[in-house]
Amino acid sequence: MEQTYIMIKPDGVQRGLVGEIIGRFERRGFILKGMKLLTVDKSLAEKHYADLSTKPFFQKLVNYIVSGPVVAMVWEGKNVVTTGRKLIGATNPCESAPGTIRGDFAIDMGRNVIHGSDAVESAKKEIALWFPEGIAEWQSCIRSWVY
Ligand code: RTP
Repeated sequence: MEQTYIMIKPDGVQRGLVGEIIGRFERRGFILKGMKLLTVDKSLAEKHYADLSTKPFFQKLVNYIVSGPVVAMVWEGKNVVTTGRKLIGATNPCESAPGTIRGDFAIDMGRNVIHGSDAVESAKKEIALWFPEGIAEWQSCIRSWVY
């Protein structure tokens, strides 16, 4: 079953949006497979955003991600990568539709609350990066019909 890496960024944690965000993924029918609150060190943030290392905003982005704890999660379900990105909304909050997480809670591109993997392959890489200890299996198969 498809999995994605979802991360509530420091502003989302500081604003008390963790429960709201988890609720949206749960209500859609996705299954929470892994979750931890952690303070990110610079090298992990730089690895996560390595593809953006040549961008002018890279250092600002890394400083933002290390500025406070994040909630790192693995969610599972049919088309969870694409649907997760739809739940999150456009990168720039002024373009994210109302009803999406960013469209409802963010106004600043530099503080856009949440990250979600953009493809199945990048989800695999990000899950391996953020959960090197692996994800404990639980009996999600018994509720594979819940969507
Ligand atoms: P994310 O990786 O955080 O889910 O965001 P994304 O795929 O929607 O967007 P991406 O292009 O990968 O950018 C990663 C994060 O960098 C910040 N950003 N700032 N021009 C800017 O100042 C700028 N552009 C991007 C955003 O926080 C974005 O989420």
